[in-house]
Amino acid sequence: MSYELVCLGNPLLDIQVDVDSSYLAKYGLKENDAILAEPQHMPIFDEILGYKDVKLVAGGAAQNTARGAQYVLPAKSVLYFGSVGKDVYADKLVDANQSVGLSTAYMVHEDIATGKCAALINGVNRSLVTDLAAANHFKPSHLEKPENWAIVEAAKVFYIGGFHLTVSPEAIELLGKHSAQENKTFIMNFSAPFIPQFFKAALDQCAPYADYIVCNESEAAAYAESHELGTTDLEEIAKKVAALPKANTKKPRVVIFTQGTDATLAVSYDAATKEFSTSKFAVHALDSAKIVDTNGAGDAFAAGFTAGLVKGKDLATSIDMGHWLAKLSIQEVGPSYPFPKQAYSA
Ligand code: 26A
Repeated sequence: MSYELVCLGNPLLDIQVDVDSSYLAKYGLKENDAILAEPQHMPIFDEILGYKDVKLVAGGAAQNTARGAQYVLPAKSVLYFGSVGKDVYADKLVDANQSVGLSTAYMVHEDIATGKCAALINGVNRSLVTDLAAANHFKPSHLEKPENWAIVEAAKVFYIGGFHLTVSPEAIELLGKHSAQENKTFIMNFSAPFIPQFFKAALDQCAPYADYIVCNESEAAAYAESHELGTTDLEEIAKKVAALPKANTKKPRVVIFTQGTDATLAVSYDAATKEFSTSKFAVHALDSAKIVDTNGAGDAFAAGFTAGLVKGKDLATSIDMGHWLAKLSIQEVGPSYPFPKQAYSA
């Protein structure tokens, strides 16, 4: 089997509920954030499972992106790697993936539960608290199995969730080295502010392989702070990230910062000419009354964008496809996409 796009991340089931600010305050959570659960957060999962409005939806940031890209692309275009348990949560993930035709090659741990994420929705914000469980046990050896490595070798584009830097930077590097050697396309997402803050060494180890780096404005700010860039100006930050050392010198690096409802910023750097090129792209307007929740909005952007690159579209069109898919996803419950399928038109 061959798939044009291969994604790697942490498969999670989202346990999604609406909460108010007092619930977030009780656990010391920010309104809009994503964190790894500490022992004091563990009661959240059982508490919210008892809520009347609780929804179980497929999550895991890169898995959301993989589903979104497969939603856009022809059948059998996308395969996703990650690690799950053998339980009803994993069954739910498989169901959601099958609904869009996403293929998976999970590493299955029979004795560990599938990971879960408490998606605490408060207005247009979402606070995500994750217990990685089985997702934390992904190993590069899974990629190196002959049947899986054949899939890697046949792929043209790789999408890596930055969240996976907490699990296996070695697996990311393995894919990154292959991508650079073969002059393929490697896309990385910073995923959350805590990644550049607390997983700086792993991020710096893997960033050289990235042809495209995608993140939002708060992740960009966290990067600037942890790397002491000495600026809070987004374009300046994007230029520094774009000009980081690069393993594949055959193509420029492109950095894309989304900014909620503000225009998306793209900066590319050509090391050969030492030239930067900056552009901005407006998002697709949406009446805020139509927003169901923003859980997975960034993943949907990355999905539309990545699908555009897989289809060989130019940067402007690929970013527009990202904006289009994000607009569709925020009108659904959780990181989901509407059915019947909608088609992108410029
Ligand atoms: C390592 N962590 C914290 C995570 C995540 C995560 N996906 C992978 N690793 N924390 C939250 N998510 C997912 O992010 C999506 C929204 O962008 C959630 O499962 C949610 O679907």
